[in-house]
Amino acid sequence: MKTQVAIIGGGPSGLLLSQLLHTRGISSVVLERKTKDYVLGRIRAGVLERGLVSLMEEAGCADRMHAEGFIHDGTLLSYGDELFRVDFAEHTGATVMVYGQTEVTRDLYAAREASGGQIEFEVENVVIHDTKTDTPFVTYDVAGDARRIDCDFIAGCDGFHGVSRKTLPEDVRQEYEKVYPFGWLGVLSETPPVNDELIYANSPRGFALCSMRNANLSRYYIQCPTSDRPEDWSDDAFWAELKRRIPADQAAKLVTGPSIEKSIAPLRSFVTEPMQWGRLFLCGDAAHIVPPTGAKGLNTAASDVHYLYNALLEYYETGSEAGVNGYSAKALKRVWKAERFSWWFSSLMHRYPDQTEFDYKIQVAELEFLRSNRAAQQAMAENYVGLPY
Ligand code: RFL
Ligand code: PHB
Repeated sequence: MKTQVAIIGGGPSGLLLSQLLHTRGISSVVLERKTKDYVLGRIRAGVLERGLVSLMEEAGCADRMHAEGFIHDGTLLSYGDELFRVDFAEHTGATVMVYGQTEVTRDLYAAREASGGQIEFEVENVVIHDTKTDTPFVTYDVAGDARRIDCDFIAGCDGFHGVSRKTLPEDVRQEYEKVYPFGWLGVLSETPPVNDELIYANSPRGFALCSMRNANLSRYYIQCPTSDRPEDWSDDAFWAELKRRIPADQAAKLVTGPSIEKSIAPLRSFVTEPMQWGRLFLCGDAAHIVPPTGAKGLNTAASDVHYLYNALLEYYETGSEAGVNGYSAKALKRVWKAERFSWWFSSLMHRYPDQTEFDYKIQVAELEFLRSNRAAQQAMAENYVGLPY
């Protein structure tokens, strides 16, 4: 088989890139290790930056998002029973869209299928070849059948556990990592959200987040030890702990119900450099991970896709390789800013096992500063709605 861009990974990065390329007449084939149902069963991010909203529009996949998503022009932060708001619209003139990653992915699959996009599911043994030449190719198996795709470029959109990053030789690849000593226990429930905006809570018992998917679907998280397993937490224990971590007036109006999904995600900051090796380009979680505080994971994947899409367009429309050659340097500049923000927000909001009273007082002082200082609120708002591409 032959295509212009072989895309490894049918998560949001791979699908968005494939659909954007399609709108400009550039062919691609997506290779996905799992089934479509499996990919759509993963409950992940919920907040879309304006940049990702624009990319969905450009990809022709924004109708349902605009009809069903919720525009948020601020967020709430709490510490103890104190609660304050950071107004995104006032400080930046921009807003974010609350619309789940599952729905983004569903819309992208629908668009690829409607336009006859080629997606191979349940592929195994993907191997990337000859990326330092002009004729790279990918080999893989489907149901025991060995296949090969010849292409101009390869996009490694296969997430943190994929093969693309590991294709970069070890002596070239530099990895930077910070592992946090806690995870997030997340619950999805068919209950109305406790509040119409998100609440990020720093409590003496640990972090909590009140988020949502729609008017009758709530997403809540609490910080937990990394050794915990979802089955250690009954629904009742989860709700009781969440109520202890959010301001009393919010806890009083929290509607609880059976969980329809419960999972624990570890928190990690990770960046690999460079994000390209010849004609192989890494996008999204294949190249970097952020802790979810601030919702930058999916959004940073989207900014990579933006840079790569534009570089490929330049190549196919003008023949210039300047954009593709500069992809890694350009993408990494924004990646590190998202890493910084996610690390800062995580450090501000969580309890660390070795945290002293001094450290807690510093967190509270920083939250009080943020509460009262316009410049600090503006800096947070600019990062939250998404730095410009
Ligand atoms: P994905 O979504 O991991 O998709 C990669 C796809 O590649 C496939 N794959 C392969 N395909 C072919 N061959 C191989 N060898 C392959 N290896 C893997 C996988 O099956 C998968 O379908 O990466 P992508 O597209 O870069 O998208 C990134 C986002 O998914 C990610 O940044 C966010 O979901 C991160 N994240 C969160 N971000 C937020 O902003 N807010 C959140 O609340 C949030 N929660 C989460 C998260 C990530 C999690 N992970 C990765 C464990 C919760 C979890 C549990
Ligand atoms: C979510 O709704 O899943 C969500 C929202 C904001 C975050 C992280 C996760 O910072």
